[in-house]
Amino acid sequence: MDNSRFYSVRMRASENQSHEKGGKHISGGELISSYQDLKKSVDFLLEKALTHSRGKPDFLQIQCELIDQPITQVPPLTVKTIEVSSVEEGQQKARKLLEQAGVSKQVIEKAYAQIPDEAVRGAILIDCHTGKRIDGRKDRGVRVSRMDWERVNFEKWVKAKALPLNQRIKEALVLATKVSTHQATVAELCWSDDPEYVTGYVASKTLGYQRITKLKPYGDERGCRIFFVDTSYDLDTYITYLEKQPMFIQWEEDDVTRPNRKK
Ligand code: PML
Ligand code: MG
Repeated sequence: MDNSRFYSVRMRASENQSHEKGGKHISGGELISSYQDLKKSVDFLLEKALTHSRGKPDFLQIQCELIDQPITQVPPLTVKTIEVSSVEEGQQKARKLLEQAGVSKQVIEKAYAQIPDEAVRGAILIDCHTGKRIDGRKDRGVRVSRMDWERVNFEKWVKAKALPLNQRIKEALVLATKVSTHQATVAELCWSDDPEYVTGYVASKTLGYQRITKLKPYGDERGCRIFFVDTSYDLDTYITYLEKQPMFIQWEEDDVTRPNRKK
């Protein structure tokens, strides 16, 4: 047995047949596992698929694949939570943040108009200059994969930041950090397709991960994940990065927060 080898473990689940055959997306999940932890990792994703509030899957796939590339490490984006009292206020804040990240009003509105009614499994990619959708993946979108955050380091970070120990925040922050690390990403806009979860976020290198407590009405199953992309970078290379580049989020205690640090 070789414990230095890591595996990408991916799950997707749907109802009324597979995604390819038009089934309804129920749940997806990504993680990176050692060989030793593979059984635990598969069990974890199986549990996630079987207990989702979007429904009970009748198609479920879990795939394990050896990672044969070096795994890069990046620090998590900084996190801020904006409390809002209505979806309208939340959506207004989201638009403001996207503008701050460098997306024009016109492109933001064009992107909103293209949010599909039917669930897209992955992210839709929008050209930040023209507002056109550029991924060409229809209802599949682009699925960001091969990223994780080792449990002990994540829990240390949670404690230091006085945040709730929350798997959903962990998964979303891991994804947002990987996405924003690439130069071509101008910003990300996301809210969940889980009808019971209404908090979403806008993220970018400069803004960090800005959670907004209401971005859709409770009970709504329509989620959204949009990446605003600077198309002066090569699109195929960008998509390969999102799908294939393995990455661990790794937090190191910040010097400035440490008392008595040496000048
Ligand atoms: C999802 O559940 O698919 C996305 C959740 C986004 C927000 C997570 C959070 O920071 O609360
Ligand atoms: Mg989901």
